[in-house]
Amino acid sequence: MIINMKNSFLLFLLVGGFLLTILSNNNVLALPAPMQKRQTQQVGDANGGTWEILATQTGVNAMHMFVTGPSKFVFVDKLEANALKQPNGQPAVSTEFDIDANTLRPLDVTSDTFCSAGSWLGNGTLVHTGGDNGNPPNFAPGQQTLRFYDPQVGDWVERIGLMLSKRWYPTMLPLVNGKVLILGGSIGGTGLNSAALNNPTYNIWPPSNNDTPDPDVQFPFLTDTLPYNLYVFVHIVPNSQNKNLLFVLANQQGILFDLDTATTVTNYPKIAVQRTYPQTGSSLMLPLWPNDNYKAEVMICGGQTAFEVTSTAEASCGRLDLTSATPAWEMDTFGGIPRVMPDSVILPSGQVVFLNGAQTGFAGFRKGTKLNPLWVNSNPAFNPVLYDPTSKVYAKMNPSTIARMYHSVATLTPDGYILVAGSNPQASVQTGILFSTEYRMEIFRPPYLLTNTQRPTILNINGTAINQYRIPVTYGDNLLLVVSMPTDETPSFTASIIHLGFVTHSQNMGQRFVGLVVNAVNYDVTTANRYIVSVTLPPNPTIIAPGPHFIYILNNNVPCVRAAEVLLN
Ligand SMILES: *[C@@H]1O[C@H](CO)[C@@H](O)[C@H](O)[C@H]1NC(C)=O
Ligand SMILES: *[C@@H]1O[C@H](CO)[C@@H](O)[C@H](O)[C@H]1NC(C)=O
Ligand SMILES: [Cu+2]
Repeated sequence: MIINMKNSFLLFLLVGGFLLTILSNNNVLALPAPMQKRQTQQVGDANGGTWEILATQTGVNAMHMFVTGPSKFVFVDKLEANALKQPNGQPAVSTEFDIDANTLRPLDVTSDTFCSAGSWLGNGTLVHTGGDNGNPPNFAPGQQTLRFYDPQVGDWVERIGLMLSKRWYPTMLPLVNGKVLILGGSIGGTGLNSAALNNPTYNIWPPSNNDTPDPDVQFPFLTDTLPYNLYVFVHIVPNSQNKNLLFVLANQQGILFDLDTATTVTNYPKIAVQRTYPQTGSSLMLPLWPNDNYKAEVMICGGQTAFEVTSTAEASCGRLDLTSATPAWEMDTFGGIPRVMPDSVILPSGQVVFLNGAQTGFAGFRKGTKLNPLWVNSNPAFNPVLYDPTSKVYAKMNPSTIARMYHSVATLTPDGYILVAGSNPQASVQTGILFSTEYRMEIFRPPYLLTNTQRPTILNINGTAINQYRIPVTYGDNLLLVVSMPTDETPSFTASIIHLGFVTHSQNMGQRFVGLVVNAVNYDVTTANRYIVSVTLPPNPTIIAPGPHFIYILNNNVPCVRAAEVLLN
């Protein structure tokens, strides 16, 4: 039989899909073949971006999410009546989705993950901690549990009751020394923190010299910032002494904190309006550029002035230049859209997409009954805004049709688009109601993916093919990336390295963008339309902490089809 290329490709997809069905055990959701997924529609246009609803679902509500590989995403929910079951028969709480293979796999979790935090260690394992009471004997209490996710293991390893104090709604962050910070939270679930529930301490993992946690360290800042101080905002501030210098913001107060000596270095002016849970805004370290000496500027967007169901959300962002001798908040109108619970996603081009959230109310569950609901967050903000940190201009993007409010997430992907999932502003799985539990995933493609500009393909780094597993690299390294282009148009290459952190409750803990120095671009004389791009990695771990990162090459600000995954140490 003679078959042409196109037919053999289709045959391959068909046989591949068939094998997948046969090989999968009962616990893997039966998903449509990849071909069907591609038939879904992109709605929108090149100016305002497009939305595509995937035919695949998350299986659990995507309350928390992180990227574990070029095509893999892990979602974490709380214990609720999800139809998908774990291997042990309990409802699934966490799943792994592979967008290339189009498979969804329930993971093993036996402790309460509602609501928790996570962060990548320098060695490439994610540490996850915190949660709630559980439902013994089927679900252990989660507040003192540490959970580990190593993508090469592919499932959770839990150590229940290991930590010394209880944490619900803590914050985590990758540190300069490859360890992770576990900060704050309350000792039990609450709509609003209080002195009785507050846990104004932090801990660092792994501990100093054995496997037993170090004692918690007091952090009075979290007493001063009650009651709006859960899931506080934290970023490492670049410095030349390799210090863990932290910008911390809770409620309206920001400080510079030297973690290595446990001292507050600077008290910044207050920002207008409360910004942290349940008045949830979003925080990011703006892109750090080598030609600007990695000048550190934080940006805090959205929030809420009043703890009122009917109150309009905050339509402002503040930028604070941490290198200024007299730091002051520079305020704007957040693109004109009020938003509580916005997600912020830094693109490989250095632009920022703010999306998701509500235009009224605050973070929390629906009150009232199913028939007579009182939504504490409503009026979904369907339109993302695209922000350029250099020109400080916002562009309103095309709207989604799906409400993404309390307990929803968004992340940049290695392929340059944004994956959006979740939303469940109520205490249990609920369907047939205005804001039902949302299992659908969406892709938002920003305008930079919708131009005629050609997208580079990274083939290898110093000869090691990408797309297999993380390539080990070190600070200050010169890397040679072999990059191919579709045609012989002359490309204009730039590069960035991005940490895709742990996303929950409108925070991307650890999200970091660093521009890379491009030293040289040489045409590869051995192959058509192929280039050798030499880049230099950042000089020290205060610029971007050790851990798993993605390197993007861009052509005229349009990102490569898939970033190269590296482990930086
Ligand atoms: C990384 O370190 C942590 C804590 O020390 C350990 O639990 C984990 O197994 C390590 N991961 C790898 C991939 O070595
Ligand atoms: C990559 O190759 C360059 C040029 O040979 C070399 O300087 C650099 O150390 C290499 N980096 C790695 C991570 O192998
Ligand atoms: Cu929550």
